[in-house]
Amino acid sequence: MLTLTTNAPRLVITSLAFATFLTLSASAWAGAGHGPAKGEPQNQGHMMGAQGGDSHGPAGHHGMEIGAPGKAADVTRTIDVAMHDNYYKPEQITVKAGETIRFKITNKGEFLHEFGLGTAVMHKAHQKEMMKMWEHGMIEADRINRDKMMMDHGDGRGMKHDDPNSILLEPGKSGEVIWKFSKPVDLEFACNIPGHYESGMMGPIKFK
Ligand SMILES: [Cu+2]
Repeated sequence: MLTLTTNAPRLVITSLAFATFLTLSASAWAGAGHGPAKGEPQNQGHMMGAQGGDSHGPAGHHGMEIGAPGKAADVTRTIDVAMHDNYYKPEQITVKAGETIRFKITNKGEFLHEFGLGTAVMHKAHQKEMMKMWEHGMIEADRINRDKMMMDHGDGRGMKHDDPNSILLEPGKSGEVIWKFSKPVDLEFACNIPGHYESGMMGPIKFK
């Protein structure tokens, strides 16, 4: 990360980050509420923090380098991940380039948790989106308020959490993310519920 020694660059960085947030929000939420007419929804969804990052701000050069939503037929390995308050088991995950993995996620904690795949920059951007969802009452400490997700939030669109590289689970719930990894890149799995990443709910994805 950058080390900032004066206030001026900090202001520039902040406004850049904010601009990126707006861009990401716009693309991440676009289309919410009216999914693809056919095909696999998870291949047509909105990539957490990846879209809009191609030409705007710090998310810049990542894009699809993190891989792509995987097809069930291509899965060669399943990894079980348990989410607790506030940590994951296992604490780190090792994958091979080109591998398609089914992550079976179970929330064993008492709070709402996310399992999201991305770079540190993508997680940072997604944390802002999740904060916005929190502020709108769409998510609370231990639940998802789906009725509020479908509401019009002033711009004619609903908001919901349906990124293919991420899953949001209430206590006791299970789900899966199927992901095809591409070339080695610095990836993390993380929970972007406000405060969770900071308290250590993240781990590295290592390539072997
Ligand atoms: Cu969490």
